Amino acid sequence: MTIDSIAARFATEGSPGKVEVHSGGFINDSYRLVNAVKGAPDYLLQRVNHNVFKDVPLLMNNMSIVTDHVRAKIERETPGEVKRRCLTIIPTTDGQSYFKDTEGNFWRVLRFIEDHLVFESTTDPAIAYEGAKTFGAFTVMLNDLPAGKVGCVIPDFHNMKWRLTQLKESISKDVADRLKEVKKEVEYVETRSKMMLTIHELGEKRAIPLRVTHNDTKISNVLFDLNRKGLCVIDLDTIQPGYVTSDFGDGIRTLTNTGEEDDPNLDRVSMDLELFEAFASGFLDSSRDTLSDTEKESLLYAGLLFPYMQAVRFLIDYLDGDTYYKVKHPEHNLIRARAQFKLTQDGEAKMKELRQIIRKLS
Ligand code: GN1
Ligand code: MG
Repeated sequence: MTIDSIAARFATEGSPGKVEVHSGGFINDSYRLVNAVKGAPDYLLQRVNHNVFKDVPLLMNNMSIVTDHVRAKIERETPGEVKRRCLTIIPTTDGQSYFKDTEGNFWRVLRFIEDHLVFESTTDPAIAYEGAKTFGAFTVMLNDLPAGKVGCVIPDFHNMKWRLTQLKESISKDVADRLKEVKKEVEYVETRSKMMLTIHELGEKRAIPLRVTHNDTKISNVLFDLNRKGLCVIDLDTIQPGYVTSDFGDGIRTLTNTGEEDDPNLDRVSMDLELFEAFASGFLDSSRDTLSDTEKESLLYAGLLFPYMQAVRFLIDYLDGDTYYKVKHPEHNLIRARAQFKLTQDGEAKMKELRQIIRKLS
């Protein structure tokens, strides 16, 4: 089917005829539908990758529940801004949240949010603060939406215990014959596993609550307005039940790294304390009164857990022969794993400072 004929299945306003490829995001394909009618909005047409997301109807149902919930809150607080502060799903002409084409692809349409800025990465503490504040506010808006209302899109996604079990399996199979190259990394994983299961155990004991969490809190998943103020959280595909530590931890992992996620030069990889403080400060400024004391204490461990978990995930994929992440060369997953271990170790070395920051801000 052509993009035009797919777009025609949705209940859009005006005449959104012109199609432009929209960059951003490696998982889904996105197109901007430019409206020919003045005053009518543009739209974002997306093909949802059903190889990564096995249950797109469940994902879209989560997205509808969450956007309805958030919209109701924004409508009460800042009525004029609903369309900019919350994603709007445009239904199909027969009232569905997605359209499945004849080839089995899943499509959705969102209202395009005009006049926004996106930061792929940043070293500016003011942007880190604003982005984190927007994620924290999202957590707060979802505080009264019971976790059981949304479905699990990727089972055990951020379950450290499960990731360690997976690693054991990959080690014992060693299908790609690479175990001999990663002895040091495997040893490191073992020496830290007890500490890294802290959050999992708090969850098991229900000492921290299951919430509806975003699970992909990189800075590029916040839209900013032209004054560089946080506007809207986007990319709701991985919304599912989780702990607040996921949204804090992955934000810290992606934002504070002075190197690249796959930096081959480990000297460049470290946890930037100023960015850590900016992110923690923004996140807590919006969520301080909502999070429990135990949740706030757990944020410290989240900052170490997420680089570690990501390292373990890359290591697993390396041992498995690169079946999950796209790689540019055979050593890519190993290099990524090493960079994430380095970030973890640097975080460990700065534990005292990180603890002080979290305490001060809690
Ligand atoms: C994947 O594709 P992207 O960058 O949004 C992964 C995340 C990892 C990240 C590491 C569904 O996310 O969990 O943290 O790569 N998403 C999924 O770069 O596995
Ligand atoms: Mg994503």
